This record gives sequence, C-alpha cells and structure tokens, in this order.
Amino acid sequence: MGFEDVIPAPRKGWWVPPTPGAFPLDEETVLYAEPGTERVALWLRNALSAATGLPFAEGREDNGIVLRVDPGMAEEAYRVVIDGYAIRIDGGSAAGVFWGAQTFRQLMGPDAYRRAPIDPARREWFVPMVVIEDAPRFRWRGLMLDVARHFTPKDGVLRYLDLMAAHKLNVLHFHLTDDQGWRVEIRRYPKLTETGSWRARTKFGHGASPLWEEKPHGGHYTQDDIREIVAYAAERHITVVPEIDVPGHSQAAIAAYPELGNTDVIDTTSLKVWDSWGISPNVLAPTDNTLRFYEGVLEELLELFPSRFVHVGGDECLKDQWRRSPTAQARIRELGLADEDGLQSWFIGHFDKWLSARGRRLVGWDEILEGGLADGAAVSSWRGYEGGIAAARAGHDVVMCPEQQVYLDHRQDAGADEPVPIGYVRTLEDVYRFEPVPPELTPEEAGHVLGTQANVWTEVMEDHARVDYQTFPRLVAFAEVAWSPLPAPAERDFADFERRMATHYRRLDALGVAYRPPSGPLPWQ
Ligand code: TNX
Repeated sequence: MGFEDVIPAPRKGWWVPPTPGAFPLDEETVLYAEPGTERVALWLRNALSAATGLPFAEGREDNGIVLRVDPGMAEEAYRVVIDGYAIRIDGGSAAGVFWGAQTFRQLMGPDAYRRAPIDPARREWFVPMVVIEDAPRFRWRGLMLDVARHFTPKDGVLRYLDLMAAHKLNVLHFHLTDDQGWRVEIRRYPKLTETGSWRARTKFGHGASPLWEEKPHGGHYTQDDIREIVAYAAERHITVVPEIDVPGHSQAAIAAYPELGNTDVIDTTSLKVWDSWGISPNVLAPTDNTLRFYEGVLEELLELFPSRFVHVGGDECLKDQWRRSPTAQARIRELGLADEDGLQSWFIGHFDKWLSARGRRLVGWDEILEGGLADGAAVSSWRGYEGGIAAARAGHDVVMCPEQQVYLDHRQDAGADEPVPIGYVRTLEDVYRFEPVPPELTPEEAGHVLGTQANVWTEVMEDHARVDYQTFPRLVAFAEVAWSPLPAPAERDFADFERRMATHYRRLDALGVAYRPPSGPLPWQ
C-alpha cells in the first residue's frame, strides 16, 4: 500500500507522467497561498527555507507551489499534484492543506527535515512528479504526554508538537497533574505550583534494582507558556486536550491545599508531593469545598484551552479513605448512592454537567464507567478494549488506547539489554498490527470510536532522550494505524512498512530524534 516512502501511507498515489519524472525547486520557486491557507504557507516556507536556504518567495507563477482550500473535499483530506507545470497542494480545509504540506516535505527527501542547509552550494532540489490523494481514517489521532511524573520543559513540548505534526497526529492529550506533580499555573491557587510542582526526591529505576535518586525534581508551565503551546499546536492543526486528574492521582494538589484531602481520616497537613511511583491512597474528599475548588481550576483552564474536550482523569481512584471517612459516608447516604463507586460517578457527573453548561465535553479514563457513566462523557479506553466497547454500545464516544497495545512506556523488546524493561513487550510490529476498532462493534457502534491515541507515561523517563527512545519508532507505526485505512491486522504489510521506515529513520535522524535503533547497540542506560 505504501506509495513511495510516504508515512503514514496515503490512500492513493501515482506517477505523472507514466515514466518517473522530477520537478525542480530552486531560487525562483515561488509559493502562493490562496485565501485561508496563509498560515500553512508561512509554516511551509519557514520549514523549507531553513532546510534548503532557498527563499520560496511569495508569488504566483508557473512552476511554483500553490496552496488552496477546496471546499468540495472532506475536511482533513488533501491532494498533492506535481506535474510538469506546478505543485498544487489542495485540502478540504487549512488542516487538509497542512497535512498535504507534510507529505510534500517527505517527498523532498530527509534533508528537508534539517534546520539549516548542510550543503550551501546545493541550489536545486527535486521532488517526484506524482499525484497523491489522501484522507485520514480517524479524526482523533492522539498522543498522551505525561508531564506530571517527569516534567517536560516547554521546549520539549513544542518539539513534540512538531514531531506529531510530521506524523499527521492531531490531538495532544496533556496529562498535567498527578500524585507526583502539578504542572500548570492556576492564578487563584498559587500553591498548586509553588508546592505542588516540586518533590524533594525522586525514585528512578525499575525491575529488580530500584534506585533512589535523592534529588529534587519539578517544574511547571506558566499560563503564558500554555498559551504559547496551544497557539503553536493550533498552527500545526493539533488540539491540546488538558487533563486535570480527579478524584484520584491528586496527592500533589492535596500537598498544596491539605483541605482537599480526607481530613477526617488522615492528617493531610504533613503530606508531601508523592515521591514514589504507583498509586497514592490519598484522594480528594468528596465535598462541596473540593467541587468549588476544581471549578475554579477549570474556569482558568477553559480560558487557556479552547479544546472542546476536557479530560478529568477518573482513573485508579483508591476508595479506602472514602470507606473510612464519616464525611464521605454521609455524602453517600445523603445522595442516595449505592457505594463509593457511586460517589466517584457523582463527582465526575458534576463536572460533566459543569463542562456541558459551558459548551465543553468531558472525557475520562474508563473507570468513569463504574457507578454509571455521566450523560455527555466520552471515554479513553485504557484497560483493554472492554470499557470502550461498553461505552460505544451505550452511545458514548470513545478514544481507544488499550495499555497492552499502545502504552509506549512499556518495553519494546524482550531482550535483557532493553534499557527500560517494564510492562508488556510491544514491538514495532505489534504496534503496526494494533487495530483500534474491535470487530465485535456494529458499524453504528464503531462510529462512536473517535479515534485512538498512544500514551507516554513518564515514570521511567527522566529526560528527553528517554522519552524519544520509548516513543520512537513505535509512534510512527501508531501514526500509520491512526491515519491510513490499513487492512485487518494479520494482512498488514509490515515488510512494506519496514521498507519505508528505512527512509523514515533518515528523516528522524535529520530531526534529531533519539529513537530506539532497529539494530546495533542500544543507548547506555
Ligand atoms: C496506569 S493509564 C495509569 C498511569 C500509569 C500507567 C503506567 C492510567 C489511566 N493510569 O497512571 O502511569 O498505568 O503504565
């Protein structure tokens, strides 16, 4: 299915004319943006000029590049036509044109991904004379980045957005809070970041030899940083979906504001930001005070993130403190709930209504199904496919991200020299054969699968290089699954994907991605 070496594989592609030809790009090549494509033109000019040193001046002439929105095409669809006269990149919207521009960059060769020309004497580049017609399979092609366990400085996030765009991924699920850290400035609650974004020591290590690093770790994004990240993403047609995890995974918030915890059963005043991995038993108290506090957090969040979806977590909330807490038990009786699961669903349901009233939609991890799913909620199905199947059957939207298939913190190989040997073994081929839509869904139910996302949890990734290593090359296979209409898993042509990967590794090299090498020594750990 793969045409040329384009990744993700486009739906259709053919040579123009029948014999392979090449179209030259040089000092004279101009770039013209029809209305609505100006920002794409700016992006393309910046990217190509940086790599080639050619100006790609604004202008409309034969032999130039023309970007255009064609309202007759589907929203994210695009068509690239490179014939004897011009290069035309059409899309159903600016997003479609942008994905077409990404494909065009691939056709220019791996050096088009560099940020400065490596051969200033080279004044001519060639692209193959082809027609490519393409459109995505899913509208939610996501990557979840956990910046709570290990903080990724803003720089690294912007770089990840570029890498996502190069692979036609369009949703960054931004896991901003957890037991181990709170990463977004909230003006009305300054201690969330003053206290909640730092931990005194951090456990790093895995497998049989855990190692305590007695060093502090932390960091956070200011609101202006977030505005910049969101704008940078928007220019790349990526939506940033923020996640504030409640009512579990909240120890960092409780460390900052102890009254958020179950003060009737534990002494929350001495709690620190959690410095181990695993799940903290210290969860939010199901009180009106907590609800008001998080409404305040979400109010500021909605100003920062225009995304229609807002993620409220809901995963792995240990209920022991609620079982022991007279306050929580009184709440259960007062609301006529069956048990603690009912309390969690009441909690999530509150924010479902609160967000809906503000024109947004709630999305949560599949535990939000327990005790009853809130009306408008969408589900991130992580504990396998089951939660997603149940939600789709009940008419709810679903993002498929089952941990056994697309958790990129899990090891990539069974070998003893794998530097991060945790979790299930998920090879590049396993990810390539991941199917987001389970066969047991009817076509109508399958229509509720908005798409899929790969999740990068960072307990064992203390820096950029490690995040790159775990994410790549598997994210490339994932991107093809999310974008291209591949056949059933057993029929997928992994050999053809590997053939195209040979070129793609050179693109990743040019981008400076520290991927797991397909052969040879693994990085020092
Ligand atoms: C489960 S997935 C979690 C995360 C961990 C991850 C490690 C999910 C909603 N919860 O908190 O980081 O496993 O693989």
